[in-house]
Amino acid sequence: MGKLQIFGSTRSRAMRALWLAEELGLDYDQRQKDEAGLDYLSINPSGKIPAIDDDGLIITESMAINMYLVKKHGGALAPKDPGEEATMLQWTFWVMTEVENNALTALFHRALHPEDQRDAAKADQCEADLQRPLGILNDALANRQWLVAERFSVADLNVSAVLSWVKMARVNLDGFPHVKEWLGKCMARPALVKLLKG
Ligand SMILES: N[C@@H](CCC(=O)N[C@@H](CS)C(=O)NCC(=O)O)C(=O)O
Repeated sequence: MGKLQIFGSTRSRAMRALWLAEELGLDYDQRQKDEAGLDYLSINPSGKIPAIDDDGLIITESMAINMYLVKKHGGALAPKDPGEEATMLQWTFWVMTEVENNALTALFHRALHPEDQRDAAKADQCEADLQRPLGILNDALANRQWLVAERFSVADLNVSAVLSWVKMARVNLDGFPHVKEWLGKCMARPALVKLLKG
């Protein structure tokens, strides 16, 4: 049985898969797509990260990777029935379609791009557009600790991995206290702290 290979750097969307692998206690190798002798396009024709090679099974798309790994290895982070699974998928699709693009654009224009390439107005517009989804998340967390089934699950991991960009982009979360508190708990998970230290 080949060891699980996870392709991508920690400071990218690969963080989600690496974080989950740490939560699940998996034995894996972290690989980089520009490794000498590696034909990465044969793994992911788009050239994007992350991707995994699980004993010959190649999966791309960060969130598909996470739903695969959590279902394969089970445990508390995994859905226990089809209803939980649908709710975890709902939050995962929601964050990718309603939050990720604005979060990333704000992050680039406030921090990642060189200063002369930053567009402050664009970042401000992203912050404005994020108000509605942040309100939805805040309401969802008003009477519960975690997004699904009262335990930290892959839904919290997937959503908070994207929300960490919102925080890094210095989007003001003061109006969303439940999001702030929940995000703090997610970011303090020992598996993530270990990954980011490594
Ligand atoms: N929807 C894809 C997006 C993957 C993606 O765009 N990854 C970025 C890094 S975060 C990438 O590989 N960009 C091109 C590159 O780094 O060469 C996913 O969630 O896996």
